[in-house]
Amino acid sequence: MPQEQTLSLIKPSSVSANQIGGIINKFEKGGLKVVAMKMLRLTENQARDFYDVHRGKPFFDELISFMTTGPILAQVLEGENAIQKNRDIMGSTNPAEAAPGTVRAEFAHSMTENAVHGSDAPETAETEIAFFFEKKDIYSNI
Ligand code: IDP
Ligand code: MG
Repeated sequence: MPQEQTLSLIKPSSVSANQIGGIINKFEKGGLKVVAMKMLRLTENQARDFYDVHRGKPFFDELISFMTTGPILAQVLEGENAIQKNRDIMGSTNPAEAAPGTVRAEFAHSMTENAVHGSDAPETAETEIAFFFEKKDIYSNI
């Protein structure tokens, strides 16, 4: 299994609900290491760029509006098979379908306010990490 990095976002609803610690605990217990971290509030333009792949979908405007309501926590997570491992720890996009014990099963508020974002492939992980972090600010062990 390859050593990888992936981008994780803790979404505004979970930052405001004091769920940062509970969520990071699941990543760390699951074998992922936090190697970069930053709290910020996305502008509307930044949110639209980040979620460009979903432009035109019925949920796009609601997603952009939600993602700019308050600060998010961006992190680079690192470890063996980190991209898929993070997706497994996150659980399904729809929290009603998320397996027990996953972040979304425990912390999501709704389909839109589903606690976390995680990159879905090596190419998106690279682009999404670069969206938030400079190489010099990532404390990689790879
Ligand atoms: P993912 O976050 O599990 O990768 P994507 O399909 O990439 O899911 O969708 C991005 C985000 O858009 C989701 O995390 C969720 O917040 C929102 N979203 C996706 N599908 C829907 C929907 O059908 N209704 C409302 N929001 C949605
Ligand atoms: Mg996605």
